[in-house]
Amino acid sequence: MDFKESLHQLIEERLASYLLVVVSNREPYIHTFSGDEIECLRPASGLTVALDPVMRAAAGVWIAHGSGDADRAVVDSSSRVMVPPENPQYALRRVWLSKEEEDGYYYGFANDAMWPLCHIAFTPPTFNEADWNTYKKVNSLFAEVILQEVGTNQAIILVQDYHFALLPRMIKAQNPQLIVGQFWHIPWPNYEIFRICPWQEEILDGLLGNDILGFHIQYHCNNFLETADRAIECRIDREKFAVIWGGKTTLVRPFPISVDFEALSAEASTGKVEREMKALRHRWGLGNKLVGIGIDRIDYTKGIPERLRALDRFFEKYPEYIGRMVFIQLGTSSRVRVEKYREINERIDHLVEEINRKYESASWEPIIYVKELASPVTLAALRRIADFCMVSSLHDGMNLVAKEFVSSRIDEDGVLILSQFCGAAWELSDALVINPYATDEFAETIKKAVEMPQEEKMVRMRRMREQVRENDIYHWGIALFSELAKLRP
Ligand code: GDG
Repeated sequence: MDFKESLHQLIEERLASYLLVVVSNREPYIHTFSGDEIECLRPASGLTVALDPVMRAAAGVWIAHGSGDADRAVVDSSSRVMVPPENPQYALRRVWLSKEEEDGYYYGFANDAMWPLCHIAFTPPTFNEADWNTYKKVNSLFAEVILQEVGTNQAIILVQDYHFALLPRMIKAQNPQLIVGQFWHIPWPNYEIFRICPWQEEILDGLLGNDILGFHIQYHCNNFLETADRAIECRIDREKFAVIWGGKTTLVRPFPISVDFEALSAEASTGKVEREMKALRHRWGLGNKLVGIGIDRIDYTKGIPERLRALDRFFEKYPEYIGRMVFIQLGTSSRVRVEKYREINERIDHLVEEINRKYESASWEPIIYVKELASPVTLAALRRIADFCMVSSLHDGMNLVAKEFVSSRIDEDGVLILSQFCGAAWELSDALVINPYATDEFAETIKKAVEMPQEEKMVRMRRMREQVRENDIYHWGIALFSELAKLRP
């Protein structure tokens, strides 16, 4: 039996009498107007990509902020719509936020305070009291909607991410029967970093409303235990990996998130993807040039300038590759209302321009930078035509791009260059692991990637594929739901 079936079985046999509720800020499907038509888009976000298959299996309710301009046009009178549109399997309940609420809670506290606080990427967080108040208000707004959806049912609530640090405590206080778990998709910093947050105790109290708190890797769990130990008067049970606070226990566990390996592998060999590979080769005149790729949501934690600088150094040191190698960077912008995001976008634009100007000829430029949101087929095609893929995050909870690259390489070819600061580096030890800050070493690694003997590439890719196949997204869902199922009275 595969993981997908096992997950279905677990849900049907052990959790059948429970309503499963997932709560996240971002919705898995966004409806937008395109002229007179309504389009349904899937956003570029690791969280939604990973959880959608789990929710399809669980057939529960997903509560999220309705952010598309056509979102209201497709919901019923209780703000719900069944998704995915082509094969409805679960309910999406939309929560409506005003512009001020979205600014203060999402752009403000979540993305301009909590995100930089947790990612040790040397970007100082902005702690704005008005944003913090809006964050609290929106957390309680979601809490109300959850309690309304649950009613008198027995339910398991799976809260997603750093947008909702206060929510678990709020719902537990109202309904102590609920089983509440939270998955924190980003790193947890060490205490020295976390203690700069003026509202650290309230945040920890909120999170300790959870029965289970999950992170990607043990390292982040350890940081959390240490933070709780030093910031509040709680008790730490190091054997059980638990925090005891106000007489209640929160288990702290690693659940390394993943991708739908089988689906991505199957997609990679379809005619659609093969036609797209040809079209892309033609569009960018790739001929027999070496091709490197980077696929990111533009974010200062993803190490994109560091990657471009390493490419620059590579061409400087090894000019024989000028004209022979192309690097394609896909970068959809996000959170551009936050100044730091506008800055990183500008920095990348300048660097691309500068490096291209330095090396280009009439018929070639080293970096092709594409900013539009690409379709899943284009992404799959790109992963397949690449000789190497670069993931160079300065800090990253997991990083799904790395696992998607491996899943698409049905030919067992291609090299993954992976930052040691990604959660994924703990699992994908056959990648060429780099420190993105060490530009010279990084440049040498690019050389090693493009010159790696075929046999070695295959051995490494085969092992990485095995690793992701054995630990796919259903495996993650099973691990998480099994732990939650143990908490039933
Ligand atoms: C957070 C954590 C953790 C990218 N460009 C396009 C596109 N993408 C997709 C990728 C991938 C997803 O977006 C990005 O996932 P990541 O894992 O890299 O990063 P975050 O969004 O920062 O996610 C991260 C994740 O949560 C899950 O827990 O791994 O560490 O930071 O799936 O393929 N998708 C489409 N077009 C694009 O142009 N359709």
